[in-house]
Amino acid sequence: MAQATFTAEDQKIESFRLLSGHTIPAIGLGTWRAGSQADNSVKIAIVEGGYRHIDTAWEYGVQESVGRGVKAAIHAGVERRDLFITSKLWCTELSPERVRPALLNTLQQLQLEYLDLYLIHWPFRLADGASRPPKPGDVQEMDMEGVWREMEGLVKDKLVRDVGVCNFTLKKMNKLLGFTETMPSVCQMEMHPGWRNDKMLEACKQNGIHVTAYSPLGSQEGGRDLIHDETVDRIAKKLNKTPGQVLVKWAIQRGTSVIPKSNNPDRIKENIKVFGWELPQEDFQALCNIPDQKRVLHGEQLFVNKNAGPLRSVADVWDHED
Ligand code: NDP
Ligand code: 1BO
Repeated sequence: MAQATFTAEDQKIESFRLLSGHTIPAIGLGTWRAGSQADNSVKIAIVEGGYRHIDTAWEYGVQESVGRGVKAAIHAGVERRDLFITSKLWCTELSPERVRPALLNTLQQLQLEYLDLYLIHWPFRLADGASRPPKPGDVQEMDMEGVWREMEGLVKDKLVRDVGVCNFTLKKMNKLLGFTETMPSVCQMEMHPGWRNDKMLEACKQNGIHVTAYSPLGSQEGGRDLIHDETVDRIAKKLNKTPGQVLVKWAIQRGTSVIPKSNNPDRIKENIKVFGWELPQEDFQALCNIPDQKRVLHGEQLFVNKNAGPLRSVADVWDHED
């Protein structure tokens, strides 16, 4: 259930309660492909936009820049304890002995003492220097239980407040839930009106696991241009909102937090102005009915080797559940 909180600019920002009892702000700034501008975008988002949630990952190569942006925001008067910073454990580090060093490296890059949320980025272990697409031997066996125990240890040692996963299937989630001592608080998945992924959202809700929707605008280069989708555009015009705001609001009304990426100061501020109004039910439903449901981030380049496997197709990546 969304709760109300207030930011420095007195804009009402909703948040969701996690299984741990902590809260996650409903909107965060995405930083994939933010490049060297990440520091400026993060600072603007927090100080001028009122964001309190930043999503990053070691794999994005921007953690040092994100850290500088966070530091600048703290210097401008925002308290660390009011921020929610997420990062992710990359696939090459998915063996038990590598988990803690990877997290410590991420904290060092971000110049932080703890993370609010640490996520397994993808549930596949890659060899160091794996190519894209992977060559034979690049996708390796993984000890998920051993990795999860290490994630739990990070929570016990207060290096991380919550742990979770990304890009899981029902099969992988059920397996994980069979041995967790600390539950995953969050499952981060691709979700937008072009890929609703209802069944994963429902399964997470049933287990009390909060979902964060990634690529909520349809992602970037090679993605799906939902900003110019005719249904999104019609609803935006009718409500006197922008397409970006309609897409972000749709995600929040589904009960997910959402992490749109932007490096443009105006769009950063635009994307968070989604409180104090609702999508009418008919418009919410029209967005749910957008046809041609398909993923943008299917993982083929990262994980599929058609000849050598072990993942020989995109369907293998998603356990044949789509
Ligand atoms: P988004 O769906 O957030 O779309 C970002 C694109 O939309 C950028 O090109 C941006 O350009 C543009 N944009 C932003 N706001 C607007 C607007 N209001 N109007 C028009 N265009 C706009 O894509 P991402 O794939 O980056 O997803 C968001 C975040 O989710 C990532 O940055 C990352 O943090 C996370 N993520 C996590 C994954 C995982 O595996 N866990 C996978 C993918 C993403 P500009 O910058 O010029 O504004
Ligand atoms: C390769 C990383 C995908 C975005 O999280």
